Parts: sequence; C-alpha cells; structure tokens
Amino acid sequence: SNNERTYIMIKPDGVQRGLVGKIIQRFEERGFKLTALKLVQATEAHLEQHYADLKGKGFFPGLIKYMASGPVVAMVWEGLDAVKTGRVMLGATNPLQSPVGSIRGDYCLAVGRNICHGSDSVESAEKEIGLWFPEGVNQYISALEPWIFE
Ligand code: DAT
Ligand code: MG
Repeated sequence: SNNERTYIMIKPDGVQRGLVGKIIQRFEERGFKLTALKLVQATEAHLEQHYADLKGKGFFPGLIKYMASGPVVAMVWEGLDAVKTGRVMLGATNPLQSPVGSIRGDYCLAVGRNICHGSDSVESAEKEIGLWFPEGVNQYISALEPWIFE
C-alpha cells in the first residue's frame, strides 16, 4: 500500500561518520514521507529488545555494545512498499555483498559496522515503531503525494 511504514535507523557509526544527511536525503528523494525522527542514545536493555530475535548469536554482545556506544537516528518512513524498498535501499546485511548504489554498498565495508538498520517485514516494522516511538508518530498530508502516486 502507499502508506506502508518502515523503521529505519542510522547506527552510531553512521552518525559519527557524518552520513545522517546523505541517508535521509535518499529516502526523501525516493519519495518516502518522514513521519518520525529523533536522535537517541539507547540503553543496552532497549537494544536487546530491538534485536531480541538475534539473542544467542555469537555476535550479539558485540552488536549491543556497538549499538549502545553512541546516539542513533531513529526514523519512520512511509510510502509504497516501504519495508521491502527500504531494505533494497540499505543493501545486504554484509556490505561486501551490497550493490554499489545501495547505502551499505556505497558507504561501508564490515558487517559489524554497517551504518544502518531497516525493518525486515511489515510485522517487525510495526513492532519496532512501537518500541522506538511509544509516543506515536506524526500524521500529515504530504503536498507531493499526487506527484509521487497516481
Ligand atoms: P540486518 O541488519 O540486515 O537486518 P540482521 O537482522 O540479520 O541483519 O542482523 C542485525 C545486525 O547484526 C546486522 O545489521 C549486523 C549484525 N550482524 C549480523 N550478522 C553478523 C555477523 N555474522 N557478524 C557480525 N555482525 C553481524
Ligand atoms: Mg534485521
């Protein structure tokens, strides 16, 4: 649907490397609508909830430490097929397998420093949006909508 929502996050390395503007620009230019955004340093407990599905993996402790090491940019983007399209824009989990032109394929090299997160299904998007934005997101009409959708 035109108003599917996805949770996109710029990880601490993306913030430190000054890539916030470039990453946001890609979603804006593609035609997605920004409905929530904040810079937040998450607690380890919060990140363990976000990555609950990966608990038990060898890289889990390192992942949580890295994600808690600095502020992240938490965002909700809305638009046509936002979850799947967001993942395509991010690239593969391993940046070395990410096509040039994707965010990870253009800006990073290591799986453990892959600068961004995107929800992998509509169900996890809704769960992640609730976890990161318990206060709710913004609702507004984009003036561009009739130029982006039929
Ligand atoms: P994605 O972020 O593409 O959804 P995921 O949900 O499988 O990937 O894993 C979450 C994050 O954990 C991923 O962005 C980077 C880290 N990670 C995944 N596999 C890893 C591995 N084999 N070694 C180190 N970090 C890994
Ligand atoms: Mg994932």
